[in-house]
Amino acid sequence: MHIVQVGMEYDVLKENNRIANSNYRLLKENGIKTIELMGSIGSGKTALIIKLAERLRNKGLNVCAIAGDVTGEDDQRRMEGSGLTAVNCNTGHECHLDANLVKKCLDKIDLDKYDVVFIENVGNLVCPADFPLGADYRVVVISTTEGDDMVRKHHDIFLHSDVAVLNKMDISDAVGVDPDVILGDYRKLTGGLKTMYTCSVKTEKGIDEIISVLGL
Ligand SMILES: Nc1nc2c(ncn2[C@@H]2O[C@H](COP(=O)(O)OP(=O)(O)OP(=O)(O)O)[C@@H](O)[C@H]2O)c(=O)[nH]1
Ligand SMILES: [Mg+2]
Repeated sequence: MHIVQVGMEYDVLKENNRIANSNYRLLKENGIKTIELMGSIGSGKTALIIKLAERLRNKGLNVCAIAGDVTGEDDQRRMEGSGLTAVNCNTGHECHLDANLVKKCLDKIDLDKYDVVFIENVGNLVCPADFPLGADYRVVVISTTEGDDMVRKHHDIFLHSDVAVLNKMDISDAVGVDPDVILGDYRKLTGGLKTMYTCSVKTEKGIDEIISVLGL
């Protein structure tokens, strides 16, 4: 027998949104700007957070991060190794963070101490779209190494995010990908209203523009 559980899905999303709103209020009460990074596996989310945090620390801002992954502490260790305070957040089986998991991480952070919190979602271009976490900005990061069709294949995540970034511009030629195709698809999807920002975390080209668009 096939059972359709439409009501349950609705309740889960509604409850997530309720907790996301409460996370947002808590962060705002503490004067914190929060940036969530979503995107494909290996697109450079951790690398970008580490680079942005480095720049912000140089400006005198206090920054911390929540490192989301299904299992393991690799990203948290990399962040801590770069001098960025980070809380690990394993989902166990789920392919995305949810607002309740983030709430539990926020409980572990001394919010008085920080100006900016980065949240790295699990590498995935599908599931995170439906689960806002309470951040000011939702950023989606893809990279040239994934081919030129990510925007065409994954409309939702690009439509549910505030800022889109195309990373690994330094190796677009080597992987035979024309960044203009991706940028054109994004323009078409967003009706020309939004720009996809290009960067290379490796060479640091484009990082200043990302800092600027996020108002950091
Ligand atoms: N050439 C090049 N390599 C990069 C760039 N950004 C990140 N990388 C490399 O890409 C690999 C993946 O980067 P991560 O930052 O771990 O990617 P991620 O999105 O956090 O990956 P997951 O957390 O596993 O989803 C690492 O080996 C990085 O050093 C870039 O701009 N250029
Ligand atoms: Mg990562």
